[in-house]
Amino acid sequence: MKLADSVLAGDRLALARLLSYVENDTAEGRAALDSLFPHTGRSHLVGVTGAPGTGKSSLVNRLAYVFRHPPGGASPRRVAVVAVDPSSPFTGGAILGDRIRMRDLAGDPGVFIRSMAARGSLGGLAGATAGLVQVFDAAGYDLVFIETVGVGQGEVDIARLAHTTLVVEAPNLGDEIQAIKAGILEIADILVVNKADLPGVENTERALRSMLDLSQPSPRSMVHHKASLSPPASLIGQPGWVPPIQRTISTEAVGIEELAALIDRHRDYLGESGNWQRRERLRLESELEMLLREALVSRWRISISESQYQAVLGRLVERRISPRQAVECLVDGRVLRDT
Ligand SMILES: Nc1nc2c(ncn2[C@@H]2O[C@H](COP(=O)(O)OP(=O)(O)OP(=O)(O)O)[C@@H](O)[C@H]2O)c(=O)[nH]1
Ligand SMILES: [Mg+2]
Repeated sequence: MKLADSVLAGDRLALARLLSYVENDTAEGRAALDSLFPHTGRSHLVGVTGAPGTGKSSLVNRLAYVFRHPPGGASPRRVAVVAVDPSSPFTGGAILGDRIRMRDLAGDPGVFIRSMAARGSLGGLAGATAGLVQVFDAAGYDLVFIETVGVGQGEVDIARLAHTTLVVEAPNLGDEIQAIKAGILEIADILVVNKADLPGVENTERALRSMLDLSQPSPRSMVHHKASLSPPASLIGQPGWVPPIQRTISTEAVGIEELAALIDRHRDYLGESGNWQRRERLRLESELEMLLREALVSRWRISISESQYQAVLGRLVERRISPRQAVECLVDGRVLRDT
């Protein structure tokens, strides 16, 4: 049986193998992604982002548990987790978070957790993440959590992948400044104040709330991200949705059921408002752009010799040509004239 078919048939080993192929961008992985793509589009993709050590891993673990063991006798849902760059050098928290994960969810066939080391290039990482998410989607996982550490562009990139983005804050991290800097509120569909057992939680929540008030509505956000061709999905207007703030204590499973309910509520909102379709379109458009950019750059790179490249760079450094002229030389294959 082909690898893609085995994955569709629910073969866990095949799934694990394919995830590695996709992460390493092998030919077999690419082929499988192509044949799996028509089977995607059903998962609810939930981004979880925030500063290092805010409790993202513990939170995702608890959420997975709630979706596996829903209150009120609802039927359990299958949950996948893609944790990008889980080993934060700042906190070392990932190790503990991952250990908690193992204990609570070990042996549950309805849960699949995949950690991925960050790559050199941002585009490569986002591309690989998108691939892993597609595999889980095709394999029939109802929810796919995408956990990223990051303060800035990385978060915006994840917002482009997800239907629903959770931004996780914790008390006393200098979050106010961080939030403004990263434009983080602009990508948040749901704000989580984790570590609500710690002092300072009121301040954090108050700061978030006042910034939220300021940023509603925010046509500014479009200007912010002008650099890319399409805005993150969550930056399109969401009339009728004000990002809620949920307090949690992920070490004690406090506020988790409420948070899970908010995630469902946002999905329902997207469906009822027609925004699900708009986000799908934007999601796929930004993935297309990302792959296009990668393909064009690598194609261009083999069309030009290293010595040509270095020659142009040399002129640039000597200030005999401007950066823009350098690009013209390199892209249009314009011959260097002595000036
Ligand atoms: N007091 C308190 N500690 C928490 C809470 N949630 C998580 N922690 C602790 O915070 C540390 C980091 O937790 P993680 O879940 O690994 O955080 P993370 O955001 O995934 O960390 P990175 O992936 O390294 O960015 C661990 O020591 C957790 O036990 C909480 O609600 N209260
Ligand atoms: Mg983590």
